[in-house]
Amino acid sequence: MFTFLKQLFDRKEPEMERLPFYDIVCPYCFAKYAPDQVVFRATHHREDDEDYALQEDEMLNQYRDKFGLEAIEELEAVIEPDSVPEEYHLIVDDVLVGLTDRYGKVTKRRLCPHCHNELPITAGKAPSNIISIVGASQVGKSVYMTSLIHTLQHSTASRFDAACMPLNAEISRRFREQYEAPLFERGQLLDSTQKEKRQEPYIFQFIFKDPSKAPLSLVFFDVAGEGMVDRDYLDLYAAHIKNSSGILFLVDPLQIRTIRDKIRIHMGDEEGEFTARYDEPREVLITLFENFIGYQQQSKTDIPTAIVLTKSDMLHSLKEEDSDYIRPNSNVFRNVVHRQVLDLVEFENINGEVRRFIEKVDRPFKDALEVYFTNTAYFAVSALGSNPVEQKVSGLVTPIRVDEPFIWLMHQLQYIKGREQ
Ligand SMILES: Nc1nc2c(ncn2[C@@H]2O[C@H](COP(=O)(O)OP(=O)(O)O)[C@@H](O)[C@H]2O)c(=O)[nH]1
Ligand SMILES: [Mg+2]
Ligand SMILES: [Zn+2]
Repeated sequence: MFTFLKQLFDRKEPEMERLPFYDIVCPYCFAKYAPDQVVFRATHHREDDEDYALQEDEMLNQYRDKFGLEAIEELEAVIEPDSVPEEYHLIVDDVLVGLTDRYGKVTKRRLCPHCHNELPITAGKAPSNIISIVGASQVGKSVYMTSLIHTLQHSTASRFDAACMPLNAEISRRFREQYEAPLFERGQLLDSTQKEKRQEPYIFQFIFKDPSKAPLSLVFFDVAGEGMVDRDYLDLYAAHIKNSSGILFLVDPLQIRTIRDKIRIHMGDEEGEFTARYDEPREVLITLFENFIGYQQQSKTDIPTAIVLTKSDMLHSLKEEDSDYIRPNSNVFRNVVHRQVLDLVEFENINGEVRRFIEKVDRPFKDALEVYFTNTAYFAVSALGSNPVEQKVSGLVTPIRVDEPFIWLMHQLQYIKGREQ
């Protein structure tokens, strides 16, 4: 009887239902607004009409300046929908998608009213689900983002009957040249100049082949580490976190003092880089919370948050039979492949093991997490598969469990189902 009821229940597990329209979260500046708030870029210009002359777009240039991108001198005019009679508004499925201007020219180039970047065609028609990656400097954010996107594109997407695509050619080129090719073709980690450079958000879309399923927008904002001082940039980052639908909170095991001390004993002189100063995970969490999440009305956030232990390959030197910490047969060392659904058995195994591990090695951090987040799950990943030596990976990059936190978030956001086997 119980199994029967459970099957019935399982089958009814909700899947993403499509609404006529959705609030837009701009993937560039992360402002949130209704779809009728957009503005448009004219598709032509005229010398005899000041309104339609080529002109500087100050708002767009201000945005570009935040990322050290050069200003664009002249662009076609921005048209406010209010300046065009309603009968010339083009509305498809309740969403304003175009205007016919006073010269009879149609524009479908929708811009964000807050930064004037061109919006993705799905904006307003599908949920703008932004997933953000946060964590202290050096925790492994850039490397994880690279390994995750590469894995999503090359294997995860096809296992979920989807494709993972960059929003446009420019993002595609930038990701390939600056992140993917160096790491996956040359085994080379980012050089430090690149680490400090501010990067415009990387926008990808996870598109299901079944057209009745809404696409998922993925925005990775690779935060420049030490450069995070200027107010504008911090505000942008705050909006990014606040308006995201899922959070990947990265924790470096070497940030945790107990672990650091143990690994140091095991590795002796080979400790290499990690005598450097580290922020404790709890401090990172408190900073994050005070600055961003604290602005929300309630004191807790229910944004689903994956607590992701990075560099799990480093834990090999800790493993011992009967250890209270990590055993040789630990789930963290074994790659797991999820197909079509979130495998709930594998998920509970890793979630339980890492949760207990964190509780053991850093109780204050675990307690702090529980104070701030109501919906968490624990994961362990290795973006590289091995510890790099002098900024180079020896042999192939072999990611371990990198897509699992993302798959859990898809499940939380009701894009996919879970299955107990
Ligand atoms: N052993 C190991 N080291 C890693 C891994 N991912 C990143 N690292 C190391 O962590 C350093 C910082 O990574 P990075 O992604 O630049 O950190 P960010 O400052 O958070 O963006 C890298 O230079 C690597 O040395 C991993 O999967 N395994
Ligand atoms: Mg980085
Ligand atoms: Zn914007």
